[in-house]
Amino acid sequence: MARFFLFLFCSLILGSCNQSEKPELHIFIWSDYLKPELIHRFEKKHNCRVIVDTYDSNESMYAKLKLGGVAYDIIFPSNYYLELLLRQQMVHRIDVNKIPNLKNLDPVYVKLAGLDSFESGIPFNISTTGIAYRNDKIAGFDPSWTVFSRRDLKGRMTMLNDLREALGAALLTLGYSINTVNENEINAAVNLLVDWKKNLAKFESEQYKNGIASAEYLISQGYGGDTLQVMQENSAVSFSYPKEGIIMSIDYIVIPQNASHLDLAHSFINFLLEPDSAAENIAFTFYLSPNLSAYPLLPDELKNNPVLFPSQEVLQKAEMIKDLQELTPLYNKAWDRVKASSP
Ligand code: N2P
Repeated sequence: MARFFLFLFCSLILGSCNQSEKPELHIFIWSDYLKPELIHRFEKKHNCRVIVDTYDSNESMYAKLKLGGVAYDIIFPSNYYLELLLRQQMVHRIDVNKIPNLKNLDPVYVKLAGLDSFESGIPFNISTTGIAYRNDKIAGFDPSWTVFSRRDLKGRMTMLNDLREALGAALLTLGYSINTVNENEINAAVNLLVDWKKNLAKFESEQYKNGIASAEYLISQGYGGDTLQVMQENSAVSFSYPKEGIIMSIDYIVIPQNASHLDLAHSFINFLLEPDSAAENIAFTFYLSPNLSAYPLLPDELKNNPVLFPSQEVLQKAEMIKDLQELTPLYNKAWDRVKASSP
């Protein structure tokens, strides 16, 4: 009997310390987009576990969300995917009263994706796309998307495995909008991309960072933040914004419709928007959160970084990826043709 009570006592004690009894916040986010220490700090503060899954494109995020295997509490879709999710009633309204740190955000971003408030999504990061290159191997690099037509670099270049990014670069090169719905223009971009593809090692959105660091790749279409991360470790890597124009998007913080930890999700969002957390995350990921209160806290060398804060000249030629609604299949079909073309 005594042994039984001892067993019961031990199980109760151990049970109360059991990790799995802590509430679990499930986050689904772009890879290399959150500083791990921030997550640990939040876990301690709220006595919870944060489980982070990552993705490399809106398309793969959306496909997994549709499968419904995991009930994510927070996701980070780009502006044009947020609009799709809203149309499909897949978004939970954010209670803005629970996020006092919204006051830290640059008001310009409230309207940028055509949203009237922060209730559907809160701007998290501004994403800019350009060209990462090896400055030790490519002498006098002239920043232009046309570099992908260089046969002499065959097998040493990559482009993002992302239809709007890859087709966007081809459209910009031809002088068209990255949001065109003109079929002739889209077809011309497909033909150009099919030609570029012959010179590419692959379409890839994560491993190119290692590839460019090791000089396996010499040129990669890449995100500014991801490339700045590589540049911290490797001075032979540089990043340029091409002269034909650059591709931009804004990734939003969104609570999906079937989220199950709403209070914790709101607390996490508020935590991310604290000036300290936002500054730390910018300095770690090199992606710009539109958090005005965080900017003065950034290390000096970042305050004027031309990749993080593109010049007016670059911004004038920047285009934001837009949701094309019922015309989106034009791009899906175009991408299928690029993917199916022989290398
Ligand atoms: C980070 C991906 C950048 C965000 N690996 C693209 N919107």
